[in-house]
Amino acid sequence: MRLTFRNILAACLCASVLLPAGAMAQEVSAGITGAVTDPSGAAVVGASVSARDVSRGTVWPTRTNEQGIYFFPTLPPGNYDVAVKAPRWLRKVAANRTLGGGGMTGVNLSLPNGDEDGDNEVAIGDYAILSANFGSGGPAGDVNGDGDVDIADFAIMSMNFGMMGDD
Ligand SMILES: [Ca+2]
Ligand SMILES: [Ca+2]
Repeated sequence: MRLTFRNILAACLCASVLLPAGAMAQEVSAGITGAVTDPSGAAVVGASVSARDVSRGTVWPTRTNEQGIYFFPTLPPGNYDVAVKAPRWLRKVAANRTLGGGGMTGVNLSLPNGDEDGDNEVAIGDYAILSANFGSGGPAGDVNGDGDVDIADFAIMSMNFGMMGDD
């Protein structure tokens, strides 16, 4: 088909007829997606992710996939707190993000790790667990999940020491 003015006009008319239906469908639901990584940029796989509708209090759960990506395909428009927590990672929240009809992409979260005891801060209790398991194969104390509790885990914990997760 040649791109004549007549053809372009026909395409535009067609699009304008189809648009209202599409726009209405997007009023009903939209998606939120993003990536969850550790401070080195590596994907955090299987992390629990929740989207909480701030005004209604509804909570929608999901998990990150093998690439560390999460996806809520259909949420009502509103304001959402997107929260992520995984074992030995600190909790992080992207607070009060406004979801319109077009959806939201790139709601990415970077989680510091080293929270071995799960109290949402990297502190002396986590060092105690790492020390007690030093030289073992983990999983307790294996901050980076490579199957060895060694100096690399100490290095990560030292870097993140004193950090606290979001409420
Ligand atoms: Ca801790
Ligand atoms: Ca390790």
